[in-house]
Amino acid sequence: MGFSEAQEQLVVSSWKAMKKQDTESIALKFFFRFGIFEIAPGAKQMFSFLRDAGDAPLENHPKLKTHAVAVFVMACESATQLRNTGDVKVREATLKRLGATHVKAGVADAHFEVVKTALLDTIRDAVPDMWTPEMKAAWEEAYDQLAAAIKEEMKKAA
Ligand code: HEM
Ligand code: ISQ
Repeated sequence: MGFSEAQEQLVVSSWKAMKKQDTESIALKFFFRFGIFEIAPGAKQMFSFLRDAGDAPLENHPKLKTHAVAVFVMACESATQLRNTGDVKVREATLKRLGATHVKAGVADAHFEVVKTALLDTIRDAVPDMWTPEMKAAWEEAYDQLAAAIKEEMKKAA
C-alpha cells in the first residue's frame, strides 16, 4: 500500500497538535491504556520504572515520558519515510538497541497489537476534532511498519 503526502500530513499534523498540549499527561494516558496490565499482570515486571518506582509517583518518572514520546516521534518519522521511500528504516544503531531492549524485557509480538490500540485511542482522545478514519489508517500503517522493523530486529537479537 502506497503512502501519500496527505497521509503523512494526517500523522504529522495530529502529532503537532498533541505536542502543543500536555505531553506529560498524554504519555501517562498512553502508557496506562496499554490495558496490558489487565490482560497480562505479569507484564508489569517488564518495565524497570514500574519495578523500581516504589513510592515515587510514576508521573514523575522521566523514562515513562521519554519512552512514550519516543513511540509517537518514531511513528511520525515512519510516516515521513513511508511517503518518501515507501519503506521504514530506523537508524541501524537505534534499531539494534530497540530489538535488544525489547527482547531483554520479554516483549512478545502480540504485545505490539496492544500498544497499537493504546496509541490510536490516545490520539483519538487527544485530538477528537481532527480524528477521522483516514487519520486512523495513516497512523496504523506508520506504526505497523515501524513495529515490523523492530520485530525483525528482535528475532535477530533473540
Ligand atoms: C523500552 C520504543 C513497542 C515494552 C522502549 C524504549 C523505546 C521504545 C524508545 C526505550 C529503550 C530503548 O531506547 O532501547 C518502542 C516502540 C515500539 C515499542 C517505537 C513500537 C513501535 C513496545 C511494546 C512493548 C514495549 C509492544 C510491550 C508491551 C517496552 C519495555 C521497555 C521498552 C518493557 C523497557 C522499559 C524500561 O524498563 O526502561 N521502547 N517500543 N515496547 N519498551 Fe518499547
Ligand atoms: C516503551 N515501549 C513502548 C511504549 C512505551 C510507552 C510508555 C513507556 C514506555 C514504553
